Parts: sequence; structure tokens; C-alpha cells
Amino acid sequence: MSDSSIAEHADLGDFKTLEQFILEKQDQFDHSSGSFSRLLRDISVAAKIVNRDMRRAGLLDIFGQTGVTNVQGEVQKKMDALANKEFVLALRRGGECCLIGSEEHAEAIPIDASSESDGHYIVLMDPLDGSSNIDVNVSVGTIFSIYRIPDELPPKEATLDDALQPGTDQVAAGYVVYGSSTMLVYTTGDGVNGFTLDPSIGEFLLSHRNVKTPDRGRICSINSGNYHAFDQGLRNYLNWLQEYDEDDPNRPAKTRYIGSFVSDFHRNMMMGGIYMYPATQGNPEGKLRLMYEANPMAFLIEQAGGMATNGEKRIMEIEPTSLHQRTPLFIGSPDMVKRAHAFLRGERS
Ligand code: FDP
Repeated sequence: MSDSSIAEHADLGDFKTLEQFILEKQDQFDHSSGSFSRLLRDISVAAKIVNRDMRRAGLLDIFGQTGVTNVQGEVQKKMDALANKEFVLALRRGGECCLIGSEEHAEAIPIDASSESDGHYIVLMDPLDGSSNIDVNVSVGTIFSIYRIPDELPPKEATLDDALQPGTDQVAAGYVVYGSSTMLVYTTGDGVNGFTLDPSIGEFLLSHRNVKTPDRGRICSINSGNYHAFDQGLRNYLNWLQEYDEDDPNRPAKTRYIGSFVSDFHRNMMMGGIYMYPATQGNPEGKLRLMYEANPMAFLIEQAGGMATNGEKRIMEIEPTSLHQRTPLFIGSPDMVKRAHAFLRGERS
């Protein structure tokens, strides 16, 4: 073995695999059955399969639309359908989950009653977020949120009502971003850790330990094409962000809007910034979905030291009423979200 390849192997040895990391965490709990660890493994396996297909998307017949319109009234892309299929399959096969809620299904998906599964977990997910970007090689992602049903409830009796818990009850949340590299980032409520997929060995390796978001940043992510549909308070905030201030290195802010929530969120969490999708005329309730977009990202950003609100209230304290409910969203560095609130309330102009 040459010196350089020895060095490469030595570097790899420094990284912990996702599976090792999960098992170490599991060992910290005396009575852990390993069910949650297996659930995370199932999610990571589905992510690898979706990643594999995504990397060859232009070569396979998986660009374009399926011809189906999903429950959101949005045209389903072939990659949406494929990602949904892989995640549902992996969760069914794994047997740790008793109910799945997906952006691609109008109703919650119960796990096959004939299966041996006695899993107590509910997984809510957006299998492929940012679909409008899929066909043009822009980063997209998968978002997931995990709840637990009460121990006394037989898993086969779990219904959608059991899934409609506020975000504060999440036991874990995370996302996979299929970007210039593929990363899986998750939290169980004790910090945020990120794992980068090493395609040569097919493993997610711990690359971003205990992620913290800066208190302030320079990035503002919003679809400013909707500017004229925004409240005056929000317009004032955007105008303020664009002002030059020699005492403030974060102004004028940089506008960065990919239009793939996962990708915008990931960059902002790492670099510091704010992502906003307010209510507009076209989307009077906001656009993003509470249960499988806003709540999981709110859990992550809070664990990273940031904030997530609907402009008034903490996202994770909203009482959900339906699986596909939408919410306005202001999420990111804490000082930026607080300042946005001050403008929204009219305390700043
Ligand atoms: P998409 O419609 O492509 O699925 O919630 C979905 C989402 O993308 C987010 O990923 C993205 O940030 C937002 O909608 C983009 O919406 P606009 O096109 O209205 O800006």
C-alpha cells in the first residue's frame, strides 16, 4: 500500500458510521430495545437507495411527471413517487413503525395488518422536498419527523389521530440533503449531528458533530416574487435587511433562495440566516406543511440554537388538526427571527 492510500485509510478510520453512532447512543439507555435505532437505520437505507437513483436520474427514465396530482394539488414528479415508494417500503420492511404519513398520500398509511410489526413509532415525511427543482439538477431533500404512540396502544390500532401531536412531542427529526454531497442530519433532542455519505463504502459517516447555528447571519431566503403580497411589516424587514450599515457586517443581507426548503434550511443553519415563507394571497395559510416540513425543521433548528415560528407563535407548539395542514414559517438564526417579529408586530419600521 502506498503512503497516500495508507493516509486515506487512516482518515476514514477517524470517522464514525451512522450505525456506530446510533448504537453508542442506544447504549446510554438502560432499557432500550433497539427499536428506534433500527428505525433510523431503515430511514438511512431508503436514503441511500434514493440517493443512488437520484445520481443517475438523467440516465434513467425518472425525470418528469407521473401525470398524477397529489393531495396538495401539486403535480407529482416521477422522483417524488420513487422516493415515496422507497421510504414506505423500507419502513414497512423494517417493522418498527406502525403508521406513515407522507406528502404523497392523502391519508395516513397503516402498516400491513398481517405483518409481524409491533413498532410503536409513527413517521411523517416529505419523501422529496423541492420537487420543482428535481429535473434541473438542483439539490433536493427528504424530511422526516418521528413520534411514538403510547406503550399501551396496540400498534395495529394506531390511527391518524395518534399522529396529530404537536411538534414538541417529536422523539426525533431529520433530513437528507441530496446536494454536492449527500448528508443525513438528525436530532433526538440532544443536539444536531450530520453524516456525509461516502459513496465508495456506502456509509454515512459523522462529519458535522453538534451543529450550532450562528446567532445572526447574512442570508435571507424568501421568494421575493411574492413581495407585493407580503404584509407591510415584512416588507419593512426586507427593506431594512437590504440597507447598507457600516456598523453592521450582516447588512446588506445576501438573498439566497433555492426554492428547495431542505437545501435553503441546511445552508442557513450552517452559515446563519433566515428562511421565510409567510402567508400570501395565493397561500393564505402559508405554503409549507406543518407536520412534515415545519415541525421537523423547527426541532432541528431549536436544537442548533435557532428559532422557528409562524410569525407569532413557536411552530412546535401549534396544535395540529390535519396531516397536510400548512403554516407560515420564519426559521433560522435566533436574532434574525426575533428581529423579523419586531417588524411584523410593527415595533420597527
Ligand atoms: P416545492 O413546491 O418545489 O416542493 O414546500 C415545498 C417547496 O418546494 C419548498 O421546498 C420550497 O422552499 C417552496 O415550496 C418553494 O415555493 P415557491 O415556489 O412558492 O417559492
